[in-house]
Amino acid sequence: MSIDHVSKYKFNIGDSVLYGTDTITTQKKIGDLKDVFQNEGERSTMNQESIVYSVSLLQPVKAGTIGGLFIGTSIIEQGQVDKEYYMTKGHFHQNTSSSEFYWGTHGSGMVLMMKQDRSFHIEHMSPGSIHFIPAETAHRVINTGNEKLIFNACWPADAGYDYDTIYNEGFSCRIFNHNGSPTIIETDKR
Ligand code: M6P
Ligand code: ZN
Repeated sequence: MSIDHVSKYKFNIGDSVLYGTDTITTQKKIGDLKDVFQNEGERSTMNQESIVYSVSLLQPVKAGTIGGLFIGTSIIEQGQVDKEYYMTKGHFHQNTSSSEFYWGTHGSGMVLMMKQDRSFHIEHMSPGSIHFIPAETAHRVINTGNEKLIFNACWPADAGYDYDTIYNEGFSCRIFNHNGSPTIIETDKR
């Protein structure tokens, strides 16, 4: 028998941000998000080095491992491209039967979930909210609050990412700051 006195993986109790030597962090800057926001002209003239969101994740098993799990923290900065709030790119899973949990830990925003028939629903995210993303459902998080939005996620190691469908077809709605309030605009195409 052996007892590990220090767990290998950790998160901050305050905002639930993961940390530790095995954490891999990636950043998405304005310059990485071509064609993600509706006003591409505006995005292309903004500071390309400005960070929109970052993801820190733990991969205890190799990507693709059946039965494995990944966990990650995403931090979406407060900001807008024109009037559209900062958000994640969003994706379907490559393995379409994979589902995922998101849960909010700091700030507020919205989780947009869209089925393959493009019908969508939105859940408010705030500290303590848990969001189940079913199979065959694209997901994106939008920071509609007035501070950073932080959420955690847990998903199967063999889920994979399908970004192309969203890149080519977009989500069926976008969320804009209209006179200080988040407003959902349905969009057939991006
Ligand atoms: C969550 C998880 C990650 C994802 C991240 C950012 O942490 O779903 O798998 O990478 O959000 O979302 P996206 O990859 O769509 O930009
Ligand atoms: Zn996912």
